[in-house]
Amino acid sequence: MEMKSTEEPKAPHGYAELFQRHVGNPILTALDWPYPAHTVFNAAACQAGDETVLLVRVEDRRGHSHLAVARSNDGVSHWRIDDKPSFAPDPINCPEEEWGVEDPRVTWVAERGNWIIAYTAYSPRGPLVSLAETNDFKSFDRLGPVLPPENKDAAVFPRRFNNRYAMIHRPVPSGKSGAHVWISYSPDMKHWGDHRILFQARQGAWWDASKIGLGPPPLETAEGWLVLYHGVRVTAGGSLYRLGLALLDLEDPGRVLRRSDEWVFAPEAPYECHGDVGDVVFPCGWILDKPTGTIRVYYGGADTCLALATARLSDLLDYLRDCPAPQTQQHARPAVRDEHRASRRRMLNH
Ligand code: M1P
Repeated sequence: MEMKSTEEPKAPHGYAELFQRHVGNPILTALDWPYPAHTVFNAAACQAGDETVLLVRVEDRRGHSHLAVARSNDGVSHWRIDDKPSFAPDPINCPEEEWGVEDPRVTWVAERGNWIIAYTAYSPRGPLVSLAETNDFKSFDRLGPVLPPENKDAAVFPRRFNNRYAMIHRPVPSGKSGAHVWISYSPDMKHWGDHRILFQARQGAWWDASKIGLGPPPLETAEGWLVLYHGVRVTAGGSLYRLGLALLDLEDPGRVLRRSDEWVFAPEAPYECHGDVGDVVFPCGWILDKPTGTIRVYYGGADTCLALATARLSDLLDYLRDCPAPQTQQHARPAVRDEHRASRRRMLNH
């Protein structure tokens, strides 16, 4: 007689899955574009009133990218796409954009009443981090390049810490191995300093050895800033881009509270494994639906299309609670300590 199992069904590999792919993936491809486009991927995402707004990287047949706005009421379908590039490179006035603009992340900064877009400007001297500002995704004001090459995968936090803005980014040191995730601070969103490593690419056999980079902008939760990042493992068959989680201190984002040892999302579906660059999942935007606690993650598949996955915020936080706290914080000197020192100094002076 056949015995029936009463256990919960498990994924084929035995790991619990935190993210569920949308059944209609990919949600956007070049075929949806109202003008010629080679690939559409790596989109920033935000909720603006009733609309989900995506700022999608569009690559043309020269290999140069621009950004295009796509809007939808349900965040999944019926996208209304601008009929021409919404944010095009401006190589005359911004020579650092000569080879295009790529991989945007958008953050609502309430005190400015604007969205801040951190994007990669691809200059002949290498990719660098530029910022722009908008309040309607129709007109954009450039703040200009803020971090020199080689640097990318940047996003700003939505509020100040100790009176300073903060930004996560990923420089690549020339001639050195290891590209790590850094944090920097600014009094005015224009001048950035106090640079320090936030967390490092691991080494050797690790899934996130050698090169890591921020995904979407950090998401504020009751337990800390939730971070989704990509880790790259170089194999004989090419690079594998997979995703991990981290949690940063709410008042001192330079302090890492938790980091996942394992990857939590990896290329498996055909649209993630096959394309211009196979085996790549690359999220640049996510949106939390507060009433349901569901996060929608928008990610590039194989540098070719745009896909959607969902996760429950509570599941991600539960998972992180069981992840190890970093043993040492060698590089990220907590900014909050400066505040404490200053307030202690003030107290001592009175
Ligand atoms: O091809 C995968 C990704 O490679 C680069 O990302 P990173 O420098 O962080 O490894 C970027 O060109 C990105 O656009 C691309 O998706």
